[in-house]
Amino acid sequence: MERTLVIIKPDAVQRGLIGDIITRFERRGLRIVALKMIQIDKALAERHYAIHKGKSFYEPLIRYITSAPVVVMVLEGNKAIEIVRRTMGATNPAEAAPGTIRADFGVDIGRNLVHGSDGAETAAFEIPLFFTEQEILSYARDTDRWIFE
Ligand code: IDP
Ligand code: MG
Repeated sequence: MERTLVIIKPDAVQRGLIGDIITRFERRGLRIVALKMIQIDKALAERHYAIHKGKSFYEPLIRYITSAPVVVMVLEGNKAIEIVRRTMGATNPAEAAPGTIRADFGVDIGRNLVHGSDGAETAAFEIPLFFTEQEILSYARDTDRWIFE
């Protein structure tokens, strides 16, 4: 089954939206297999966002993601990567479809509430930045057969 990294970003934590955002993913049916609250330091932020180094928004992005605590999770499910991306909505909340997290809670691109890995390779790179193998649990839910075919 596919795994993806989700970060509930500092703005969402500050605004009291942790529960609302987790609920969106839980209701979708995705299984939470790892979850913790941390404050990302500069070194971790730079590794996580290395692909954006040199872009105009890179420095503000590093300041934003390290500015306050975040909640990080690994979600699991069939097509988890795509489902998380579609549940989050477009990067810019102004362009995100209504019903998505970024559209329903956000306004500006630099305060877009949530991160989700954008592909299988990215997920495989990002998950070990935040979690050891031991922190990622393998378990079944009694509801799984009603969610996954
Ligand atoms: P994604 O989070 O939807 O995958 P990316 O293009 O990977 O979007 O950008 C990473 C993060 O950088 C975005 O979620 C957003 O917080 C920030 N970002 C991206 N583009 C801009 C921009 O043009 N201005 C300000 N922040 C940006
Ligand atoms: Mg991205």
